[in-house]
Amino acid sequence: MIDKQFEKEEFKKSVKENVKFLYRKTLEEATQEQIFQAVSYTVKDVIIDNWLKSQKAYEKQDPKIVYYMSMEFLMGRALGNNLINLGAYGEVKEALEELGLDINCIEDQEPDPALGNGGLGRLAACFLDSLATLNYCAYGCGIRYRYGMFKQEIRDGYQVEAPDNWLKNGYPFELRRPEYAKEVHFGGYVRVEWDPVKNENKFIHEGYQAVKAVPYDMPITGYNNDVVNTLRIWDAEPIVDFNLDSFDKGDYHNAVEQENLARTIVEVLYPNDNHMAGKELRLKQQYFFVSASLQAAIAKYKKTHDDITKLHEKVVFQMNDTHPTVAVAELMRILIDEEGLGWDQAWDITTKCCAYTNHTIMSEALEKWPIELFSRLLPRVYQIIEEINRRFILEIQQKYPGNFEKIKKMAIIYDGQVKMAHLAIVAGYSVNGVARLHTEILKNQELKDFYEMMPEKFNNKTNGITQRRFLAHGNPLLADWVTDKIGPDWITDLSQLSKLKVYADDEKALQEFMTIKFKNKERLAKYILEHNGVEVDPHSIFDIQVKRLHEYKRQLLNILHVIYLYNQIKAHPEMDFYPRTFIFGAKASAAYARAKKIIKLINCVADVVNNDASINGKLKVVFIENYRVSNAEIIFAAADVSEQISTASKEASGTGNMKFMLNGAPTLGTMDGANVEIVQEVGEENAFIFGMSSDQIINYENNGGYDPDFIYNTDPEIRQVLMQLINGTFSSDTEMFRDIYNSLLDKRNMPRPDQYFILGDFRSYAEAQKRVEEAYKDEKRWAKMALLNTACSGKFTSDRTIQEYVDDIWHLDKVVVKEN
Ligand code: GLS
Repeated sequence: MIDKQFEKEEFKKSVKENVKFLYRKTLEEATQEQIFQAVSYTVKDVIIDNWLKSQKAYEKQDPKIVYYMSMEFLMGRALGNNLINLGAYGEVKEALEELGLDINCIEDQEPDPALGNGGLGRLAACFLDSLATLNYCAYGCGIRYRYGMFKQEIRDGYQVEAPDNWLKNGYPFELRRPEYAKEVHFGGYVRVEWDPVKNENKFIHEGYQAVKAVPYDMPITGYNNDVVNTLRIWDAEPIVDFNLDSFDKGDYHNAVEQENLARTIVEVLYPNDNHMAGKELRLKQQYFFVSASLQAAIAKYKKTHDDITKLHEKVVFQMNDTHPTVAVAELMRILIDEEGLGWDQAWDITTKCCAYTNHTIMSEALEKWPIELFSRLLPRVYQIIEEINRRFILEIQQKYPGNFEKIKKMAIIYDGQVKMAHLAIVAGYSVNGVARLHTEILKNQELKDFYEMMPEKFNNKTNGITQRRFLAHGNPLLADWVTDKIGPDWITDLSQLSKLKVYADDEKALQEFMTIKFKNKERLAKYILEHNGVEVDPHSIFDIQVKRLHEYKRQLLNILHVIYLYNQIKAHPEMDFYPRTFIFGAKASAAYARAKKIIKLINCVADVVNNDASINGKLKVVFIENYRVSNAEIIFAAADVSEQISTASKEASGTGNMKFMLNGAPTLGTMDGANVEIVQEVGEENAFIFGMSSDQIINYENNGGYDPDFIYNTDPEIRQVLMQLINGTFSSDTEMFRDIYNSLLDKRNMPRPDQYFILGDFRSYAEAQKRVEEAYKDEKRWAKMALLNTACSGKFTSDRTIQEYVDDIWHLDKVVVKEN
């Protein structure tokens, strides 16, 4: 059923009117960008009606609300996704065609709201989509960064970062809500005052700088259920219109500083994935959005409930990694200082309201703040953390009398630092990892002591992705084919895909499946030609690794193997070799020098390989510039091979792996993260698994014994590849890649040379790649593998993940918005 608003004539009229009102132009005169705005406003109009309707339903039904607290929401473009979820994509496409417009071009005008780095932020976005689709009341709480993830340009093979001014033309899918503004306080001191009535100390925060947090709401539409939830992201404004009397009092400095604080606090997203920069501004960002979000949540609760001690019955705060963990102490502060509760009562509520998700074991990602910085910036919150820590240490001592090792390892404050993960575990009632293997590693390695002390808190929630964006929107050809075969129910029940298994030996179906893949490869080839100026052959194997650039993800292993293949082809021109296109896409954190060098290496190898006529185009290497959600959709749809080659134990889950699988690309990967579960679903015969296990890796890490030098000395082909890094093969500057070479071999590297076991896994990887080639040559076998990957991907929907969170952690109520 299509809403009246999406009735074609009605829709066209509205678009024309919006162009007129917004720009005083006719459709013919308007730019594509202006038309995008006009179309978006028309769509937003429909959404707002459902938004109001959802609000009404929530007020009436009073469901428990989950607040998903996250520094990152990597939303990607909203227009197309909203149309999919409103069930109006087809109608709108036709209506636009009748106006002489191409929906793809209109969609392309939208900036990618890139308020996140990678998997962690994109997961948050998928979760919001699933929560709305499954009829749960949820708020995403985050920051409205003025500049999102930087735009990556490749110049002379190097990554160059350009600011992402996504708000430049105004963003149509947001709504400023000044009436819900909150004040957030930084710095100052705490004055203690005796309260003779209550017979206890009162803590008064004074001399602080204040910032006004102003929320902007973005609608999150559920699929075909009229539900519209809210992503609430906070902007910072100077407090001037609250109390600009500083000038009168001559406190000029303070007024200017407050103004500065407001300007800088939400200015930019830190572009680090899996890495903590430790900057003061980052802690300010964290407290800023956490405090504002909690204040708003409690104010909302109090509007319709008068007993704050029952907060946990209606509210749960899910902390997306340690980034928002200061929420624990801020909630305590609000309950004690503002609501007047005693410590025990406040603690009881807090520990029933807060839950924590761990997203990584990478030690450099674990957040630790120097006491000096923390207590200076958030004096009252720090006091509360000290008290939480004091009480927790007593508990440790009770449980393990005389065992000071335990205190050393588990204390929240230790060695001059505040350890945010420890705070989250102690105060959260649930601690979850994001894939089965990851959760096991948390329990048995990284968080072993905590698991032993409080095993009941630990649980696993394997990540998932939304099929609405990554199949329905991103791969319309395959989506239509699937619907044709098994009906449309997969859109909200991805387990239905298993019905496709009956086509695994059906030649016609396999042919159709591969024809769609080919068309998607043509679409990507066109994109690559337009954006990279490189011609690639859609008949070749599209072997793709797209994700953040990090040494543990081992893009280096991939490109070293490309060099190895290149050497092989050069040495044996007669060799039977199926043409391959190796496609990379990755942003490196702006300060991560080695990661940026790896990008340069990939581009230098591409230069040599792509321009070597002697290899007859058998190998191509492409680095896609500015990998982001919008081009990701095109890339997943076109992949033959999904590269998931992290060092086992390092990738907590991965979610790109799931997007490739859904789109029918077999995994070439290690037994890491969710790859383990992917293989379990699809069968080992439909994946290409290689490399050391996480146990082997952890064993080497704990006990030593790994010797890349030995491999270098005994394997001449590997040695040749490594020598080519420093002998001018890929750069006339022989020092260009010295650091990469040294990272693999130099004994001075801490904690060891080749930290991520690239040489150790090289042969096994090359052999797996050989198996890929053999499998691909057998067209029927490959088609079957590809189709089975799609058919077996049902588990990896974020709908399943969210339902597990609801059943085991959040206990939310379903809400009905759409009347039948
Ligand atoms: C991450 C992990 O590195 C990914 O493996 C995981 O899939 C993702 C979502 O759980 O979280 N952690 C992180 O800091 N960035 C990520 O992408």
